[in-house]
Amino acid sequence: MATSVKVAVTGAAGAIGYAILPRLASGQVFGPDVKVTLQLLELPGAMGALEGVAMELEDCAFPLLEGIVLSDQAATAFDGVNWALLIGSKPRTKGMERNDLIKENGPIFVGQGKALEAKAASDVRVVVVGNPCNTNALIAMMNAKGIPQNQFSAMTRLDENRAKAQLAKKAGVGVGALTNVAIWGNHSATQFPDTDNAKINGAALTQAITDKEWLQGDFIKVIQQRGAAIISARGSSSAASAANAAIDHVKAYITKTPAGDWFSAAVPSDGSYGIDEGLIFSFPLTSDGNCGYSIVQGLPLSDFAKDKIQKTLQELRDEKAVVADLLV
Ligand code: NAX
Repeated sequence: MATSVKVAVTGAAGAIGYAILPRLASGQVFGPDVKVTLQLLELPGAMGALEGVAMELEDCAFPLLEGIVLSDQAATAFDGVNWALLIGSKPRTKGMERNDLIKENGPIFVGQGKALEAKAASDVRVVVVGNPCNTNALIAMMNAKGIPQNQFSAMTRLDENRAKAQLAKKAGVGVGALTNVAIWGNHSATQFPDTDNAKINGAALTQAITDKEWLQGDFIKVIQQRGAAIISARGSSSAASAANAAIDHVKAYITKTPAGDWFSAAVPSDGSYGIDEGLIFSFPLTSDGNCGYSIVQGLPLSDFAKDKIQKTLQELRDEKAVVADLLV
């Protein structure tokens, strides 16, 4: 077990950055015996704000926080890191199409992929949160061929957590009763939150929630549109819940998955379930507790589920085509 860990966070002066940094430094992610160095990357124009964030981190007096590095250079921020949480990217502005966003943000992940390959520790785990996170992870991975592909992932844990919360409410149980909730595909409005294989208190979810129309209709829509609903209610996008999900994502990799359960993350497909090899696709996964993961095999998928998975797969293929010139 390592006694210290270096964690890069990009977009560290942003809203998710602000919510995640104290939690990374507090010991609640890597444990009470692991010292943490935070290596924070921002755009030059946000370095002032980042200094303010660093002052606050100092003022938290976290005993485990060994150091804070602030930089607007990826090569500095990624030097020797064991984890790289790629959160920074440009937000979608009014009237912007998804393809425009993909084209805007793609180049960021070319440069960051190359810098990670050149500077990060050999065991680096790269977690992409900045949207469109699946395709951005693909770009970073393809520009860092020296890093094994299974060290890249994109975050769909917020979707899983949102699904569990809605299902728990519907069933009138605590959220801890929910297991085996899988998110398939893209972190976007085409993602498929699968309840066919989910369980409540160890029994098939469909025994407790018999309203199939809701499960295949409003439930899926609520999860797919939850990000937009939060923007419209709060005036800005999910930050606390996104930071929390990123922490759950990291913890899921470094903790052995409880027997029989799984967690969701978007990882390079190995062809499982007929998904194109190499696409960054969200699957149900188990971890060995040391960042080694496996895609859960052999889950039964209904025709309804297969159709949804096909749609999210097609969207990821289309996104890949938009950034083809960045996938060297
Ligand atoms: P903010 O706009 O508050 O912060 C983003 C920060 O990134 C800014 O401080 C900006 O200066 C910085 N930045 C931009 N380009 C950068 C670059 N090239 N290098 C380093 N820093 C850079 O956004 P925030 O609310 O923190 O969201 C960050 C990203 O997370 C967005 O792309 C957002 O869409 C995405 N999200 C992803 C989620 C997921 O489940 N995968 C959910 C939440 C969130 O929407």
